[in-house]
Amino acid sequence: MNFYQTVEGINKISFGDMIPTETILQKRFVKTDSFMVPGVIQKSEKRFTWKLDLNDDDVIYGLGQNVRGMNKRGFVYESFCSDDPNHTPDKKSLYGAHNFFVVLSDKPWGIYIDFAGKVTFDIGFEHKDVLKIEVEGIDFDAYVFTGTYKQIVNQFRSLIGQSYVPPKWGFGYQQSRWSYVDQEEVLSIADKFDEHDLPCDAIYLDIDYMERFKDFTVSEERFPAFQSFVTDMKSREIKLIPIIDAGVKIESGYDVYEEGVKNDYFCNDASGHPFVAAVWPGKVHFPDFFNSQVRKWFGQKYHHLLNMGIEGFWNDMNEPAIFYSEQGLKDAISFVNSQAGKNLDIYTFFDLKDKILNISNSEVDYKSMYHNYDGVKVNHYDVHNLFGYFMTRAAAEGFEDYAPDKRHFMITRASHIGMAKHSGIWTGDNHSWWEHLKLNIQMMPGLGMAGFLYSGADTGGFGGEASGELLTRWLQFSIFTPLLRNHSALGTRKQEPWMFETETLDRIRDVVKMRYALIPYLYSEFMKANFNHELLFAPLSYEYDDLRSKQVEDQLLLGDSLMLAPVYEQNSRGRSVYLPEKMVLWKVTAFEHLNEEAFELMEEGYHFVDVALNEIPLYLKPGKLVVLTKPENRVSNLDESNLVVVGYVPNKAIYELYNDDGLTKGYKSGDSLKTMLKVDRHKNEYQISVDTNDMALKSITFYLIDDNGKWHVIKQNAIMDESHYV
Ligand code: MIG
Repeated sequence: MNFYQTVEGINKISFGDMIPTETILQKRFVKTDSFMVPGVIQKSEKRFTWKLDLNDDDVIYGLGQNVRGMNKRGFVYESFCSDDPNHTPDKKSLYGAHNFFVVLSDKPWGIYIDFAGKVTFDIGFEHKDVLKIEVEGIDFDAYVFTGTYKQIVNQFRSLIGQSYVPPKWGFGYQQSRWSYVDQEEVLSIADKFDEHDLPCDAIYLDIDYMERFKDFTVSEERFPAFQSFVTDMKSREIKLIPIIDAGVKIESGYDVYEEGVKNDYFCNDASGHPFVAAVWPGKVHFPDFFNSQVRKWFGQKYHHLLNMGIEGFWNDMNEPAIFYSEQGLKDAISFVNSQAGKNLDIYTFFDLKDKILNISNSEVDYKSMYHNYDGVKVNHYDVHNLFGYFMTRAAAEGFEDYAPDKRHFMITRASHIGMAKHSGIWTGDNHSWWEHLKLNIQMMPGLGMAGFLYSGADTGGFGGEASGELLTRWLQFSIFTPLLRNHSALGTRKQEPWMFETETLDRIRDVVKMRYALIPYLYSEFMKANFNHELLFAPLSYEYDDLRSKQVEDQLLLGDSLMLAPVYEQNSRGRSVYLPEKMVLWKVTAFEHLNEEAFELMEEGYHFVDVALNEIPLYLKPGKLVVLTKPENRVSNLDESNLVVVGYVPNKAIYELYNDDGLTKGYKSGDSLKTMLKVDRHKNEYQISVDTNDMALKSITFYLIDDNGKWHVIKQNAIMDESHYV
């Protein structure tokens, strides 16, 4: 074991010589004498087991993309990227491997396990007071943090660096379906959005846009004039987002396949031949993204679509998902044949069934695949969690080569924490279940802890059938998530807003428009969370240290000014809410309906709040402000020169509004628009000052609620003297 430390007191312990994961970018660690490692560590030949004590009241946040509540205590989770379309509460792993958690104790602490293979976290499950980490390997690094919850998140996120930032249109509403199969269908979807006066910034192309599921091809039959189609859609300010899968179809004459074979760019089997698996197109090879030459090659392949005007992608099936391998299928079939004519009893029958059921994503297959990790041969199983990361790194670097200063849109399914710098994520194949709306709510803080600020779930649910009420309630939450995408699976009830009753459609219109109205605040908070290594979505305990806040599992802080308490149950027209301090409840119906009656002053403590189907309850924290603008149907049409500010201001409030060009990477070098809003309540009068470097800013209308629940409408016209910001 080797010990390291930073000046801030972050401890790092190196167990052996780990395979690099590219997650920790900061090199501020210096070697130090050994220090007390918390808990008890046992090493066996092949693994480490680390046991730590939990106190009765400890609450554990983190582990990113996983099932169950925000507080992870009481179950076992596994970091092993898995393509599993059934996100039921018994699942130990989903698509992401996010090995960071924080224990809220009297003295909070946190751990990050930097490792590319499988790690199991038993959080007080086998024994209620024991947190047990099992690492399937003996070479890894562990980081131990102390401080407040907020400080620990900040320390960790500063080690992994800045997160991916999408173009600003990525904050618009996005419509998807597996699949809109041809040009006519995509066009009619776009038309319907306009006809129904519904906002939309992007439409997705799922696997059927390709020719026989071959990456980087476009079906000429279904999209005969793809390039001009992309251009036409762009002139309507609708972006098309095609999917790219990890598997490359084996088909002679297909350039990606031919080049891959010729240059030995694919993952191999034990004997050094390209590993044969099967996904959509039937048999495929997987590009060996661990090899930098392969990444370069694969990254360039995206240029073909970029040249046609495409500006964003989604990378799918990169756990990697394997339907079956050539060998696995052979074994299963011969087993099935060997059972022919037998009298099967309960055991032998289930053996037979399992043989077929377990053919996909099997450990045997993962252990039969090899990578050339920049010159070193490694078994896939040992670095499994990095596969999706490296695929997405290949894409990101391909974009960088193509247009270095442009932000490209990118979401991906499998992830490892280090990927947060290259891409956002969607949370995979959830269902149209109320339980999955709740899961979406509860998953957001953990994703942010892992750096995945640009993230969201398939709104309305991917599998299964969505009702109008479910979609409405889901949107009432997901209009706050940076990625806002309605997506659903083949064969399920169609889920575009106009597929429901007019009453529902009208409601949805107001909800989605409210998203666009909130973009000034959402974008500002998103960018600040990134720069300052903070959470955009947080459990109440991130800000409040009372014991009751630790108990709250279904409310979130959203940025600096808001608390959310969404309704997530069928037929529910209200819910209990805990207020850690006095707040103002704003029952939003539509942006236009901003009136005094919509606000209600609420005391600290527990309440039951009625929430009609057309209401989005927003809780305004005291002394904080929210910035909005009039909604439009495209992000690019938003008028950010005339803003609206809403706030509960008992005596003073300060808010720094961040904005930028939304398209370039200028933000990285400080190219930004900043507006400092200050409100002071003095002798029953509000005094307002606005200081900005945004020359386009014209007016701000303030709606301020005082400590008697009375509102004051103050319009601040054409901006202040020399408009400089310091
Ligand atoms: O397992 O491309 O998560 O969003 O629609 C199905 C078809 C494969 C999984 C993705 C989903 C996508 C679907 N894909």
